[in-house]
Amino acid sequence: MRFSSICASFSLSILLGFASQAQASSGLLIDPPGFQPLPVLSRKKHAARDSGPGLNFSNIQGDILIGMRKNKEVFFFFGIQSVPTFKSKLASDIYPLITSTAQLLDNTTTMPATLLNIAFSQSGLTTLGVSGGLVNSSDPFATGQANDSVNLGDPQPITNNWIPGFVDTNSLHGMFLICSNTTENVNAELAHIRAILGDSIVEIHRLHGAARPGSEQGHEHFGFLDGIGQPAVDGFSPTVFPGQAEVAASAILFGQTDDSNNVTWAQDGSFLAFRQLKQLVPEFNKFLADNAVLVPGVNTPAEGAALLGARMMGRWKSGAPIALTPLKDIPSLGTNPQINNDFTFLNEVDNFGCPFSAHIRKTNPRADLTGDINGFPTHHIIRAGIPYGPEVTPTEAASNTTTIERGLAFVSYQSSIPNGFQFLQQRWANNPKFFPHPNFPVPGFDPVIGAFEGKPRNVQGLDLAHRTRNITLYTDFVQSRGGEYFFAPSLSAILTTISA
Ligand code: N7H
Repeated sequence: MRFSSICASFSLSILLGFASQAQASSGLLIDPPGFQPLPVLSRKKHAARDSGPGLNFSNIQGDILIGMRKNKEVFFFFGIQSVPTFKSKLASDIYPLITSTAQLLDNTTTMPATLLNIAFSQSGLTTLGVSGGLVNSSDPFATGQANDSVNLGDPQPITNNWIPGFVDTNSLHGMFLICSNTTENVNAELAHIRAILGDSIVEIHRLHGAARPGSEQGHEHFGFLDGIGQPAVDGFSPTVFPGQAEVAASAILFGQTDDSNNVTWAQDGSFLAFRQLKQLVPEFNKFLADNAVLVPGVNTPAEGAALLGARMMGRWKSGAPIALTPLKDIPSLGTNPQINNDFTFLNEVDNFGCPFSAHIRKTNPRADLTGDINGFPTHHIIRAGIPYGPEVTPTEAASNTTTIERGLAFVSYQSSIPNGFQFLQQRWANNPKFFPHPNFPVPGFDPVIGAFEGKPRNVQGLDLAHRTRNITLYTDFVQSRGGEYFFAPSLSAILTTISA
């Protein structure tokens, strides 16, 4: 790993500690059972876990490494109207408000009440005059997500389903991410920022996310615990849990290696893939009930419906991996981070436990590809999304029909969009031939996120009694409302490059 001289001054006082989640109680972050603990980044002296020079946590924006732990969040998408005013206000008034990883996780100070982060699209960087080879011109970050929509399997034309603000990739320049423990705090911070920036920006789109209530906290709208399959990042994660992939920081953060096509100003930044993914929850529940996987003498129809959902996902709603418990949910296997990733798929070659098509096997094939639990080192992402929209209403549940939009505000961080989000969606989830094991050469689409431009999708392995049978899904239970690719720069880059 390399340390730039700009960054070094920020990081000298911040070293990685080993205590567990002291900060998570502040309310800004949630702490559902089953999640891996976050490190405490203490100013007090602790030895770093890896022997490298360490990551510059004062320079890395706070949202990048913490995962799916936000309580309330607003995503505010904007276009820049006046470049000089925007730059000057960014440097003088916004920059001091931006939350670093060190600030968020430093146990020697009070955790900030609100997290503020910022990210820019390629057209935003171009508008601001930030030039110079972050990526090559054919990279999806450079061309924008609307131009990548065919690769992502979105139904065409995208104007039918996409939020209008995401369609025009030239006008969407940036996004603010604001998190707190209450919606009032989030709104107050947004109002503050808008007052600072005035007419220099224009709102393009806004999406409010919130952790689900009560015992559903940490679960997405289908009901599954979400955020436990995250890689441990070298130099950040305090420990590597059994079965957890361990990745170099360079998989997530830009410019961490000497051999990368390095652009110095961009070091410590990360590419952010945003997708507004609508979920048809009542329709999904009806599909599970109608196609329950019944095992005589073992499960009831309701348990059979849950088993089908678990086979689609690769985990039960509790988070328990079906690779460890194929027929019955054992919630304690989901809520214990020592156990909930402790499987490899290496001997799972008969579609009995976790089918090859299951969402978690498609998006993280573990030892399938390489025989090694770390899988393919460059195809890991940190997921940092949050559910949006209200709970399913009794009327929607009774009619098996979605009438109010809800879903996942999907966010992933990676050091390359083509290796990270785009690869997982296009090459794995949308590819019926992945992973081509000789027993099941065409396992079908990922039944959760696999997309085929809205056309019916075949999935193999859901029917336990006939494990080569294809089941055709006529409804996409997850539907794209569009999104954009952004770059979340380091704090030093915001001050010295973006604002300059
Ligand atoms: Fe997925 N879900 O709740 O149904 N995801 N995901 N995802 N996902 C995972 O491991 C879900 C989406 C990954 O390491 C779980 O935390 C939903 C996209 C990856 O074992 C659950 C949506 C992409 C993993 C869900 C959605 C991914 C993962 C299991 C959209 C990338 C880790 C819990 C609405 C292109 C796999 C967990 C591993 C896990 C759900 C989207 C990727 C329950 C609802 C778009 C890498």
